Amino acid sequence: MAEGAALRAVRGCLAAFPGEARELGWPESIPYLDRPPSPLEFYREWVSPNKPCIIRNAINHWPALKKWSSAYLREVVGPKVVSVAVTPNGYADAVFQDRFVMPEERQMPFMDFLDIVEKKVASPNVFYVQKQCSNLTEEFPELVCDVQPDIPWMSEALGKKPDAVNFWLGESAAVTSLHKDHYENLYCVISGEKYFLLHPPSDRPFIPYELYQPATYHVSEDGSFEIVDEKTAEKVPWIPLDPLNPDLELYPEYAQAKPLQCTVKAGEMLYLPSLWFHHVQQSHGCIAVNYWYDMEYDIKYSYYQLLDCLTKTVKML
Ligand SMILES: O=C(O)CCC(=O)C(=O)O
Repeated sequence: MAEGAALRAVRGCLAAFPGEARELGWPESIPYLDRPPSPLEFYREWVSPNKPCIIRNAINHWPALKKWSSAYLREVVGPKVVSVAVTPNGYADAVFQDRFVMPEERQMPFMDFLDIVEKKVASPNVFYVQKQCSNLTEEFPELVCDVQPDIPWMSEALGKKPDAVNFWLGESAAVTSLHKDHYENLYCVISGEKYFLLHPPSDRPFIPYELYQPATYHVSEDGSFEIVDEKTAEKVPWIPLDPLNPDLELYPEYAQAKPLQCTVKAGEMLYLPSLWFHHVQQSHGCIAVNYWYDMEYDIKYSYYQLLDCLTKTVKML
């Protein structure tokens, strides 16, 4: 076979793959479980086939659900200085003006942050407590006793504890851009709602990635901002596309991708499997806690790496 024909054949296989994978395994919408599963059931039905679900009645007993009002958080954490992501547009860790731009990580008393979220103080910028790296245990130890240190049936199913337990509280304008990572993610909403847009890993051939110079926002109180390059940092591969308003002239393949969307309400838990692409929004002031369990680097991971590598390679040719 001539090289050109071989390349066309590989492109054809890659274009057909997401549809074939969808027919074999992915749901049309995210299914619900009405109770927490047993470790074996969860591993067999959800983790192993890499399928998302929303679990109800799994965290009803957490004191956080009743306790975490603004008044309580002010009393317990109020004066403490914590890390808050500040951006001019709500997009932390996202492509902007041909850069991969990270938020300004501002250290501020938690109550000053709450004043902004509750609109007691006006700001032209967008604020989000989203530091990750286990910010619940590192920055909010006062709140740990109101949730669980891990999710017992998940820890047993995977034979390990979470790598990180994260606390998320932010404005409705704060958006997490489309990305994927290597965590089995149990995402628990304490108050408000989270809005997820998901793509299975098999949609990779339709999802654009480019390499970007990393940079950081420096934002001022008057709304002006600078984007400062992280000159010594290596380029970052990121997805430039906004799945809510995709530029199909630039990224025509995305027209064939079929996102799944779901709302996770207070008291519910989303299982977001490893390697799934996710874009996240929230109701104003939504509070959430999530558990990141490192994935198994098994044959599924290797298959995904192959898909990723083939997709990148054919795009270069
Ligand atoms: O809640 C968010 O804004 C983003 C969560 C997320 O991307 C993650 O846990 O990987």
